[in-house]
Amino acid sequence: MNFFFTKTQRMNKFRKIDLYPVLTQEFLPGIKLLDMLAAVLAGGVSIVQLREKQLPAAGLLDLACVFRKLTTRAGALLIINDRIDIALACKADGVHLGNSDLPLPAAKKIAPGLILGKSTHNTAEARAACNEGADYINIGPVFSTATKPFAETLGLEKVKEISAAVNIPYTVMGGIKAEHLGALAGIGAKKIAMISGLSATDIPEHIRTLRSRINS
Ligand code: 3NM
Repeated sequence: MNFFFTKTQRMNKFRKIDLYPVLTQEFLPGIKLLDMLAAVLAGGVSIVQLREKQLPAAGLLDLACVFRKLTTRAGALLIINDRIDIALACKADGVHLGNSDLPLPAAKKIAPGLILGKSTHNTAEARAACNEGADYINIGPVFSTATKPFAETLGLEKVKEISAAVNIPYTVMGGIKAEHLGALAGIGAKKIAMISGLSATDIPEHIRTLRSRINS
């Protein structure tokens, strides 16, 4: 059974997140996706995104249902990348949409109870996402990253400018490592999405360190 049923309950939980692990098998060298999920949950995260862009729907749904079971057990929100159908079918808490996914107004109609996140890369996109009813936006890529090699990076000043243009919660992403967390907190960015920066020998301990840096 899910802990969070209504949009309000889900957003109340979302407003308190700190580290936002985004899990993709492709970018997890030497560890299986479900082991990584268990490890980040053991580190106490309150949200996880499942981001598997290549899996066919049936396989993705099976995986999403396992993610749902484990995140529910840990009291964490589950967001599905791109796929609103999978998010609804596995009873996730939300979906994170990119520019080539279902537009926000249609997503809102289909799934009024889900948290709707949107990727944005400049002020115009951020404002548009707000106006179209996004519940949160991601701003990025902040720094250069091998995970998204050809994207133009924003840097801290741009992130500050974009975040100031919106009145909804925002996450930041792209090339973020432990050593950036102080500077990001300095511009008010305290919801930190990460893929490669999650890797470590002792992942639960690493996650606890990242979270305490975000919250200090
Ligand atoms: N999307 P890492 S940045 C997948 O800004 C992705 O929309 C981004 O991975 C965006 O934490 C990004 O390894 C890469 O840099 C994030």
